[in-house]
Amino acid sequence: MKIYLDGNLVEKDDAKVSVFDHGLLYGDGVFEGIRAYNGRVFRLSEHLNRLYASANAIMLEIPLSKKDMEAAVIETLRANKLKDAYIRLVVTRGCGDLGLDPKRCHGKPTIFIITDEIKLYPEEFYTNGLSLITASTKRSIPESLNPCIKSLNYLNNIIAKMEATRAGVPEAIMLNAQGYVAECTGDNIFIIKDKVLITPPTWAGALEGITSKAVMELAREKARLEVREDLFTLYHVYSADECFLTGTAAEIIPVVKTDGRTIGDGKPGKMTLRLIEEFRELARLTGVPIYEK
Ligand code: PXG
Repeated sequence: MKIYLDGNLVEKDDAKVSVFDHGLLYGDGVFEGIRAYNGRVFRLSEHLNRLYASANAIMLEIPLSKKDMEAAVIETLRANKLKDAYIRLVVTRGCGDLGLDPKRCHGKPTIFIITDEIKLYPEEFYTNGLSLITASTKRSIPESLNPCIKSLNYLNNIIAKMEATRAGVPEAIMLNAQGYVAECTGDNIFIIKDKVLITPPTWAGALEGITSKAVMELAREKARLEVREDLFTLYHVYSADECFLTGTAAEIIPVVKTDGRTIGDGKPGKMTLRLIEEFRELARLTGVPIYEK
């Protein structure tokens, strides 16, 4: 397996970063999780826009243009002869002396790109739906580390994820500091009530999901659903007709139970299943081609 590391393609065993890298020492950096389907990278420019926006928010200047970064992603996929892949793109503050101050770094961010096979969730999650719990850990407030920044600091989400797995479920709902539903640990959340699709606005403490945006477009254009970005509480999840999660890794996953309450009739909802079909079609047919040109 070839890894892109600071401009070179190196073997997996040689893809090493220093213990003085501030990405490792302080979680000082940003990342993206991207997927390729059927020889095409899904929404690559949206992922790169989010990466550069996150980097800008933490005042990290990425030493590659978006165009060169796009070429690096394609080059890595080609080197590994992949058509379907999970792509992890990471930019850290780079190596430096000990101490928080990024000025202690030597001005050369570390960039690496891993392209690997995709390990999908078991198919039964998609056909039978997931159970969730609500984490007691709140999503970090936008006034501190804004959840819109996809930084290497994922401990807020990891702690909530551990609450889920300790409770025997794969995901947890995270509330914001005001008690409204924000998102899950690695996915955005949607509910459907009376043919209206609702997801929390990103200012309520959610990442601006690429999958979420695609799903809202499909819901409007293909499923003719009214789509709203609005605040809601756990009561609205418990009493929804349907509920599902979206994320690059998860795609669209139906939710059938939350905190012991059955949602709808306890089976993946009709609209959710329709959106899963539409999304799979969109992902298969659109995106930046890896092998053409
Ligand atoms: N919220 C959070 C906190 C996330 O980390 C999403 C929502 C969904 O966003 P996208 O753009 O992917 O639709 C994410 C993204 C992983 C993994 O390895 C996690 C994500 C993406 C890719 C891989 O668990 N989370």
